[in-house]
Formats: sequence, C-alpha cells, structure tokens
Amino acid sequence: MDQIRIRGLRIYAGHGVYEEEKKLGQAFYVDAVLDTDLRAAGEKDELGLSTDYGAVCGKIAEVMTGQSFSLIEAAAEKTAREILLSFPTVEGVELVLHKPQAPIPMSFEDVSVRIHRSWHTAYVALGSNLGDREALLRLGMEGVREHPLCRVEAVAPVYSTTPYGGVAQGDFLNTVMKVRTLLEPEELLELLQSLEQKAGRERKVHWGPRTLDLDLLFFDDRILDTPRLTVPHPDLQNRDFVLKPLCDIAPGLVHPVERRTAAALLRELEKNGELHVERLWTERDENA
Ligand code: A4P
Ligand code: MG
Repeated sequence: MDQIRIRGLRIYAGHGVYEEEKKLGQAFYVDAVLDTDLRAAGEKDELGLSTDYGAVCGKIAEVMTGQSFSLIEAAAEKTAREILLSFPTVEGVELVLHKPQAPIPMSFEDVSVRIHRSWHTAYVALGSNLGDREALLRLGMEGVREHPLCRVEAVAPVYSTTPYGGVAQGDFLNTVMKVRTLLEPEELLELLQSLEQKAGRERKVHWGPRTLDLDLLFFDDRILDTPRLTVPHPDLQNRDFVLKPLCDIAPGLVHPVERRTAAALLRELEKNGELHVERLWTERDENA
C-alpha cells in the first residue's frame, strides 16, 4: 500500500514514570508511516482525496500533550489509535516514539518504541431463536455499532432459518454483519460474548436454543486456533444460515482455509440441496 511518511516530529511533553518527568517535560520525536491509498489524489491533484499530513501532525501533538503517560508504549498506543479514528483514509499506521532524554544514567543515543496498528475487517454471524428475536438481533448489532473501536459497515438481510444441528427447537432469525475494527480477535470475541450475556444468553445445550448467538466468522484473512477462538468459524461452510446472508454482502470473500469464495461455498450447499432459508427483511426495508 502507498504511504505518507513523517519523520522526527518534535513534541515537548511530560511522559515518564518519574514525577519530575511529568512536571518538567522533555523532547520526544515521532516518526509516523501512514498506510493510505494515494492513487486518486495523485491523479486529480486534490488534497481532499488524500490525508492532510499537517492535520496528522496536529493530531499527534494534541494527543501527546493532552495527557501525561507513564510509558511511551501508552503514548504511542493512544496516538496511533487517535490517528486511525480521526483520518478515515488511513488504513494503518506505524508509529515510532523516541525518547532520547530518557532517564538512563549512561551514555546512549536514543530509546524508542515502534508499533503498527491498523483497521481490521471482521464478519460476525448473528442468530436468535428465543424471545423477541428481532429485538435481540438489533441489540447485537447496536452493541457492536456503539463500541468506540468498531464501525458496522454492512448488515445483510435477516433470514428465517430452520434449526441446524439436530436439536428440536424453534426457527432462527439469522444475519451477518461486516465490521471494521481496531480490536484484536480475542477482544472482539469478548465484546460479542458480553452482548450475548446482555441478551440473557444461558449456555445450556450445545447447538440448542439461544436468545442471541454471535459468532466470529472471519477476521481479515487470519487463521487462528486457540482454546477460546477458532477463525474462520470451523463450521461455516456447512451452514446455509451463515453463507446466504454472507453472500449478500461479501460474495467474493475468500475463505483462507478452503481457498474458495463465499459464493462458491454457498453453491456447493445448494447443489447438495441443503438450503433452507427464507429472506425476511433488510435494515433498508425497516427504514423505508
Ligand atoms: N469459539 C471458538 N471459536 C469461535 C468463533 N469463531 N466465534 C468459542 C465465536 N465463538 C467461538 O460457543 C462455545 C465457545 O466457542 C465460546 O466460548 C468461544 O470461546 P458458544 O456460543 O458458547 O456455544 P454454542 O453456541 O452452544 O456452540 P457453538 O458451536 O458456538 O454453536 P454455534 O456454532 O453457535 O451453533 N440453526 C440455525 N438455523 N441458525 C443458527 O443460528 N445456531 C446454532 C448454534 C445451532 N443451529 C442453528 C443456529
Ligand atoms: Mg456460538
């Protein structure tokens, strides 16, 4: 990806573990590399199509001087986050924060931290077959939408689906949403689980009835297998109630393990006669 690079931005601020550092302050230097698409701005020669690096420097200064951190790690984290939240054209940022006057009783040139932070794209499946199912799906969507580090970019139509998994129970409402997020996978899972709790979810029967189920389907093209989290969701290729709404918003999404698109996975299910979903409504229908 294209980049805008800022080097050696000097900022006088009060970060440090010691009280004197907070009180007296010292010089910090910031290098920032912004991942951003410069093609349109280059073609049209218009600042509005790019990222105003002056404004980015202003934002860095604002964060670095607005608050006093003990650690340069924390100052870097907060600064990177605010850049990503404030400049929609910036996909990712590498930030190096130098503290050449750090209180080290030896001769040294510089000490610095370097971090890279970026937006991620996740797909989340929502399902409900107990209680006010529509309201519960909405609670799930709104809970993600309201999180300061998440942006819901697309919501698929809602489908009425027959239960999958062999447990006799009521029909489900299912949908899928696309989320841009600054959270890491486990942090996003934590948010999803807290929303399930809020919806009054009780974990009783595996694959049984639930007020709200929020499954993480994809997280960028990462493949994860930890005790708490398997991504991509290991059973999604067998689930019409996941693939159908997913294909409404991301038919070309490539499953990083199966190496096939969502559309191809859905076609496979259709071929085997395993499609039992009925489209109900979309958010747009709702707002109309
Ligand atoms: N976990 C691991 N990977 C993930 C992931 N990618 N996303 C862990 C979410 N959670 C993940 O999940 C158990 C544990 O899985 C979590 O603690 C988490 O750390 P759970 O939701 O507590 O248990 P569960 O829901 O009973 O089991 P499971 O396997 O998650 O069930 P599913 O897969 O959610 O399926 N039929 C229709 N038509 N529509 C449905 O929505 N849903 C299910 C439930 C069954 N049949 C259905 C539907
Ligand atoms: Mg689940």
